[in-house]
Amino acid sequence: MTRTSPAAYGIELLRGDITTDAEADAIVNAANGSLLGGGGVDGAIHRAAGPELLAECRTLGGCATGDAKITGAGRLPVRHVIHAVGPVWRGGGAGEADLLASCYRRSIELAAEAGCSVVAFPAISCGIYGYPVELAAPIAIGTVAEAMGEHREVERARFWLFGDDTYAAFGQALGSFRRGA
Ligand code: AR6
Repeated sequence: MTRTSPAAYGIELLRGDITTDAEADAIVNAANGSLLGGGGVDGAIHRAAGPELLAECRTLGGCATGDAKITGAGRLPVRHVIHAVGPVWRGGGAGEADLLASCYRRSIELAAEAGCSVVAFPAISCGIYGYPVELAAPIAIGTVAEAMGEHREVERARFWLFGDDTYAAFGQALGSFRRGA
């Protein structure tokens, strides 16, 4: 079957807690460059996964902004955690859009290499890192759809979203993407 805008149909938007509801092969973590944990979704993922995850992260030597690294998942009910380092929002003139796209692309690449067909994402950079969600959402959706088109092993991307504004922004971005806008 030829699919023209295929990957967008493998994207789902959900509300809730990625650490308990993900139902995925891999969870993407909105990490920082140290990969040693922090607040937000990173803190929640490390709390739920337990010390085994932190121990594995300590062996990785950190991660550059725009890149991602993959580990096991400790006690989380998934196979892998993909630690993606999004950019801190500095007003938009510091390469933030490219860096945000890059960490979503790298996450799909790593998921594909690890044979993951369902990947759960948070809204990377949209919390503590301050990226305006209405600007981040179209980048997240467009990049993930494109990367899934190149890596067909990944069949579904599930965005787990906190809060009405975040959910609405992603809904609008997904609608625009499907309409080809
Ligand atoms: N499930 C789904 N989404 C969540 C959850 C959860 N359990 N918890 C928070 N969010 P953030 P960032 C949402 O701040 O902006 C950490 O300290 C949240 O509402 O987790 O990339 C890291 O170590 C927001 O929409 O990540 C870094 O230092 C989104 O997830 C820094 O924060 C991302 O918010 C990374 O900041």
